[in-house]
Amino acid sequence: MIKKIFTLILCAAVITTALLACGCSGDDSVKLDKPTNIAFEDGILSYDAVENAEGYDVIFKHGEDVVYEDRIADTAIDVESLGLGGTITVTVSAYKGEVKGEALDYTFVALSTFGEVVFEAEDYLANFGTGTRDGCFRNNSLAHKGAYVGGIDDAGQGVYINYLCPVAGTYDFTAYYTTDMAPAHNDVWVNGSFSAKFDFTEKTGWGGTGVYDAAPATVKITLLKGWNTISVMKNGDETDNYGSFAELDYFVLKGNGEKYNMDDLLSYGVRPESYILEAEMGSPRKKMGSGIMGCKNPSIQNHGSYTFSNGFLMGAITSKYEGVEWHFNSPVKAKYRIRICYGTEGSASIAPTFIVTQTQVAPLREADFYDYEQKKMNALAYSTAAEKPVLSEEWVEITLEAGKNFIYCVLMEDLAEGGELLIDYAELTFIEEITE
Ligand SMILES: [Ca+2]
Ligand SMILES: [Ca+2]
Repeated sequence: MIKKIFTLILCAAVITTALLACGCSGDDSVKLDKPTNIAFEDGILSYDAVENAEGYDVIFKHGEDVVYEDRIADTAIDVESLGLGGTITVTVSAYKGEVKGEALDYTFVALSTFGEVVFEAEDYLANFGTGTRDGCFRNNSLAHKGAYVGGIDDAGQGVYINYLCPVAGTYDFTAYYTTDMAPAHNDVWVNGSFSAKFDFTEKTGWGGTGVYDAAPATVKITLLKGWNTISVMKNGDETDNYGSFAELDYFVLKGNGEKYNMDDLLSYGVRPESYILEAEMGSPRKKMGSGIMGCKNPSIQNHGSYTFSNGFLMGAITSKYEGVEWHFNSPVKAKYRIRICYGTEGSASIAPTFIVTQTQVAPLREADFYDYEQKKMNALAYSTAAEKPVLSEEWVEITLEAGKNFIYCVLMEDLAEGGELLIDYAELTFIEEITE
């Protein structure tokens, strides 16, 4: 008897397996057609209900990537709320139990809206510190996204934003700031030209522990379609601190609400052609006596009729370990090439060295740069120095880890008497991702 029951169960299992394999059902009445009347309108994808369907499997693809998949009972999907954009292909098939109907493929364009774009100041910081323990990156749970940028004390310091703008135009750009020394000011430069000046008129107090009360200030900026650079920085020169002092939490760019196809932006690439790391935006490493490396910014503003990139040039680099430290977040581990736009003074042979670390090399005189791989350039060609900096012909290849990196461009020996290196900016170009 036991053997008979076992045989029956086995037969049933074989029949079920066979039925499933052929896509049929034991129930002849179940027949699932391809969905019909599919349409995409006002952000909603809809199709007619399929007779006998229990629900629908939906798979959305953008190019080869599956961007969303689900099993739903409804015949309409709010695609806009899924945040999908660009040319999307959706595959819809009805199902009932284990039975699946024939799939329908449908391609449509999901437009995106150019609304408000938020930039956290702390995400666009090339200067992690002025050499002080607190640095420029300040955690504060009351600040937007838990952090802000402080310590913008010297000429040319601030934040430098790379932004892929979908629609050209002139827009409101609002900074959320704090200052205890109102009125304070920051310059806004867009794509290498002076654009506007923020007036920070409200005395909000500094952002301290348990205290943070940022106020808004708005200017208008004009952006191109494609990659733009927006720098917000302290004006002044090497001796004063014109502009008073302010701290920056975040910025809001007010888009015009226009609809756009994000795929139209693919031709601009996923990153700028090059990242410009302004020397004055980084942390200067300057010998301050007694063997201590300080971070007083010796930036120089306008020389004669020439305007430096971002308005400032870092000068007075003359001794071993002096130079610039930049903080840079790489989205992936990758090879980059880097070169500098520089000037030279005197007849000294000047061959700067690049070093990459994941932790900051503390600004002490005997910093252990020798513990890291050094990429030394050949001696730079003499240029007319600060009158007009030139790009080095030589590139150096460096590897950046995904996430935080510190990039140093320093001298590894004292320059001969009278020699001086001046750096306007470093140009960093992505070569390829390193996958391990
Ligand atoms: Ca913030
Ligand atoms: Ca510069």
